[in-house]
Order: sequence, then structure tokens, then C-alpha cells
Amino acid sequence: MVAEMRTQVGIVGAGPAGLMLAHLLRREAIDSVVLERRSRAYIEDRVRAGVIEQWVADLLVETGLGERMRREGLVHRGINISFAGSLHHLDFTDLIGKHITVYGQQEVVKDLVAARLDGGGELLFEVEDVGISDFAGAAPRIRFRNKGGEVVELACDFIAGCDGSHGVCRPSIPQAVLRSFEREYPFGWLGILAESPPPCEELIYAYHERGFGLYSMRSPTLSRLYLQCSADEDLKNWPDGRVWQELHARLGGSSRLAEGKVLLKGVTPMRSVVVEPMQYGKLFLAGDSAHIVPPTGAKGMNLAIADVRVLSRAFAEFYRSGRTDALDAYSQTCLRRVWKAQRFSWWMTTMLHQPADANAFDRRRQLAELDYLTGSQNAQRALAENYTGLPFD
Ligand code: FAS
Ligand code: PHB
Repeated sequence: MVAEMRTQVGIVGAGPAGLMLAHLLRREAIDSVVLERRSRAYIEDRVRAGVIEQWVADLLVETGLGERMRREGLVHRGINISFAGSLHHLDFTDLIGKHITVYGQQEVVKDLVAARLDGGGELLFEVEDVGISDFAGAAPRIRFRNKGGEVVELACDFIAGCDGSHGVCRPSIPQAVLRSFEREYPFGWLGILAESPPPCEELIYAYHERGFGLYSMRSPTLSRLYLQCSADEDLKNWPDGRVWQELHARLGGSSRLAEGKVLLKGVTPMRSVVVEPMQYGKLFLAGDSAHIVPPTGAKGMNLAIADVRVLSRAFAEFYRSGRTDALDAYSQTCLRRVWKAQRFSWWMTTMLHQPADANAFDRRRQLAELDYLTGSQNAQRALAENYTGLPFD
């Protein structure tokens, strides 16, 4: 026996892309169902991105989700870059009148989940065996097993594949249709979350001959710290003491880094991936299901939300007027921003990291890049407008 459901937009995945899409659609009175394979507790505890571009913070406020972010989020004027023993502050607010907000991705997810459930929207956790079909035709369907073990067929007008880099939606598109563009980086990030005050009020991106270090935070007493490591790093080689020692060393000079209890430790691989096109028939890919960026530019979550800002407006145009112009142009519209974010993330990553095969020339070139950046307001404005979020075309 297969149970039947019906909605306008079926959304696979309850990460920032899927949840924000559902939220924006509801504001347009467009019905959707969100299907998530993990539990609510799992997705709300998952520590990932930390930096929100200004337009995303504005969008959260404009759509009624900004109250806790305004209370708990940290508004930062800019970032610091440390190299050759000196610390250089880039003040985005002075440079271009914009800022960023440090507010963990899991906090955004919690706010979106609460809004979805309080608003009575369908959000099904712990679903299994999700499969999508007929999205090349006029009647797309999503088949899944719900938490109670019942097989369900969800009939929809459109499917949004917001199921991240290991989801089922992108692989459901015929291979001959998709083209994938990839770059693996020969290093990864070892990240910790620690009960310790951050060494500086704003983020520090540290270039050092021992490797890159990033000193971020989640609150004035909770630090989020990262070290460049090998792509296949074994955490067993990194007891807490060694992590702290390396973090001090890469901060250089008089490191003001306070140590504390390590709550989380993990390794994130670094890669750039874009699949084109981001749509096929009635299936639309958004967020990590379509693209992955190295976290150096703090673009991942912001790009996912940019995709669904475009997609929600395209769905609204269709249901309002029947026009499909925006839907037909979805992939082309998103990819312009995606590739600019890829370029910026690649630039930040290659400027600040030490690949194993770097030679003396490479290191001098990187130091010249950093010297130029910290000495030129024009170069800093270019970084600032990418980091705080490019304007929409
Ligand atoms: P997500 O991966 O967040 O969400 C996809 C959702 O779909 C998940 O909840 C998953 O459980 C669900 N799903 C998958 N398959 C499914 C199926 N078959 N059925 C139902 N549900 C399914 N970005 C930054 O900007 N800064 C960072 O520091 C940073 N650190 C990161 C660390 C890690 C370990 C990872 C993996 C990513 C990191 N990112 C970072 C990038 C990250 O923030 C993503 O860009 C962001 O989560 C993208 O959001 P979504 O596209 O919604 O995908
Ligand atoms: C984080 O706080 O997790 C963070 C900040 C900036 C980045 C990446 C991660 O570029």
C-alpha cells in the first residue's frame, strides 16, 4: 500500500537551501513539503559555516527570522590578515559601507526549522529511501519511506534538489546532461570548537610558513579555529596539545590565543565543484547539491541561500503569471554568482595556503600578493565586496 501526498514544490533536504526555500515559498503562499533524512536534533547540532553575508542577514530580518540573530549574532566590520609577523585589519565598513555577521549555520537552521514547524509547514524528518522520478515530464514524483516506515508517493509540480553534496537529486539527472567542473586542493582543514575566548574581536586569517590558520568564533567565549592539514589527515595524530601548539605558532608573534576545552574536532576536505546545468525538466538543484566551495571565502551557506532566493522568485512568477522565463533562466542566473564565488574562494585559498609542492618563488609571490592587498585600498575594496556578498545582477 503506497500513501499519496500532493504539493506544489517537493524539497529534498533540510539544510540552509531547503529550509530557506520552503520559508520564502510560504511567504508567497506556495505550498511545499521538505523531506530530510536526518533527525531534527542531528541537523540542529551540525556545526558548519559561521559567516553570514550582509544581504543574508538582511533577508533573515526582512522575512521575520532575524530576532535571535540580532540578539546573539556578532556584527563584524571586517577581518584581520596576519602575515610576516604583522596583523592587518581590513575594515569593510570603512571601505564599502558593509559588514558581516558571525552566526553559526546551525543557528540559522534552528531558526528556520522553528519557523517552519510553528507555521504549520510540512517538514518530515528521518525519511528513508528517497527517490525522484518523472521530473523530465509534467508530473514529477518523490517516493520515500516516512519515519513510521510507510512508503509515500509525493506528487508535485516541481522538485528542488537541496540535498547537499551526497544527495540523490543530482545523480538522478542523466549523466549525459551534466557537466562537472572540479578542483581538489592538496590540503584540508582541521577544525576545533573550543570553550576559549577568541584571540581577537574579529576573524584572523593567518598566512604562515607552517601552514594556514583561521581564528574564528561563535561567541565571545566560544572559538572556532582551523589549521591547514593534509587532505587525508588522521585526527589520531592531533591530540589537543598539538592543535593548540600549532595554532599559537601560526598566529605568530605574541599570540594572545587562550586555550580551553575542545568540544569538537574534525577534518574538512577542500574542493571546488560546479555542476552545469543546475536544472533539468522540473528538477532544480540548489546549494551544495550543485556546487562546493573551499570554506576559505565563507561562501558555502551564503551561496546556497542565494540560489534559493533566485528559485523562490522564479516559482512565485510562475504561480502568479504562468510565465516560466525566470525558471528557464534559473541555472544561468545562479551560475554567474556561483562562478564568481568559486573564483573568490579559489583566490583566498591559494593566497593563504602552503601546498606541499610550493617553492621559494611561490612563497615570495604569496607574500607580494598579501603586501599588495594590505597596502592597497582598491585591492581591499575588491576583497570586501566579495566577502560581504556581491550585489545581485
Ligand atoms: P547541506 O548539506 O547543508 O544540507 C543538505 C541536507 O540534505 C542535509 O540536511 C542532508 O541530511 C539532507 N539529505 C541528503 N541526502 C538526502 C536524501 N537522500 N533524502 C533526504 N535528505 C537528504 N561553508 C562555509 O561557508 N563555511 C564553513 O566553515 C563551512 N564548513 C563546512 C564544514 C563541513 C564539514 C561541511 C560538509 C560543509 C561546510 N561548509 C562551510 C559548507 C556548508 O556550510 C554548505 O555550503 C551548506 O551546508 C550548504 O547548504 P545546503 O546546500 O542546504 O546543503
Ligand atoms: C567559521 O567561523 O566557521 C568560518 C569563518 C570563515 C571562514 C570559514 C569558516 O572562511
